[in-house]
Amino acid sequence: MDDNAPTRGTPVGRRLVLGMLGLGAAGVAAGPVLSRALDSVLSGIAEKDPTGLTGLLPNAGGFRYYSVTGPVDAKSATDYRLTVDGMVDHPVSLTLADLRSMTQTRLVHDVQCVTGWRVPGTPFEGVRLADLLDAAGVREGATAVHFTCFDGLYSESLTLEQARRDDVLVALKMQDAPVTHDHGGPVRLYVAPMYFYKSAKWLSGITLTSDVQRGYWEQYGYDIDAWVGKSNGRDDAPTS
Ligand SMILES: Nc1nc2c(c(=O)[nH]1)N[C@H]1C(S)=C(S)[C@@H](COP(=O)(O)O)O[C@H]1N2
Ligand SMILES: [Mo]
Repeated sequence: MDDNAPTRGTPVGRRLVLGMLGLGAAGVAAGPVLSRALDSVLSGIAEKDPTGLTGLLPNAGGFRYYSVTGPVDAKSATDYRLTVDGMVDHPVSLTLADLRSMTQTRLVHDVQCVTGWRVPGTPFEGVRLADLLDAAGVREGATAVHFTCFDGLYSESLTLEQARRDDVLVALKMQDAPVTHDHGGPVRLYVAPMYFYKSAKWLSGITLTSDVQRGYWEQYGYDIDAWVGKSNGRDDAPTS
């Protein structure tokens, strides 16, 4: 299939699909090879849609909806908080208004999922992660950043050097509109040069740590340094 062609979405979280396949968590725990095999199965399911569910679920412009948990409770502009803590001089809890008041950067790159689908030229806009780190004052000895999500389960990590790249955003907009709930709004991480699993949705916490802590999928074997085309055994064209 043409990677750039809009696809009918695979809305189903891996957990649900694993359940449908009768594999459960044991299937996931079996590791990266099996995970990758399951990913191909997932793509097949999305295309054939034996469940009849895919048509009911979001599929904006080639994106596929992912959540490792069930439905995630939405956060409104007033409920939302983003904490920056850990090895920083000034731990903060930021509102959406705080984030909106900071300098916004707009980037346009392809999005590439490690399961193979790619969406061309997608605008993301928000605050450079580097600016948030500077505002919090990263302490001596911090070498990595850990990200947590208000779905209560997903997590991600970057080295401090990666986190300071100017193509890494705390995104408030995607496709030139506020990030929708299904895409991880009101705020998601956007790591332009890496596979899309690094771009944690429903971002709620940024913690400076002394070592890199594996993210959710990385515990099941996905690469931590997830450069598009240079990791996960894939040779996709770079995105940034
Ligand atoms: N909180 C959270 N963030 C997440 C995920 C997830 O399941 N939960 N899935 C990741 C993966 S594998 C991909 S491909 C993208 C999907 O983003 P989308 O749902 O906006 O297409 O989100 C990433 N961030
Ligand atoms: Mo993904």
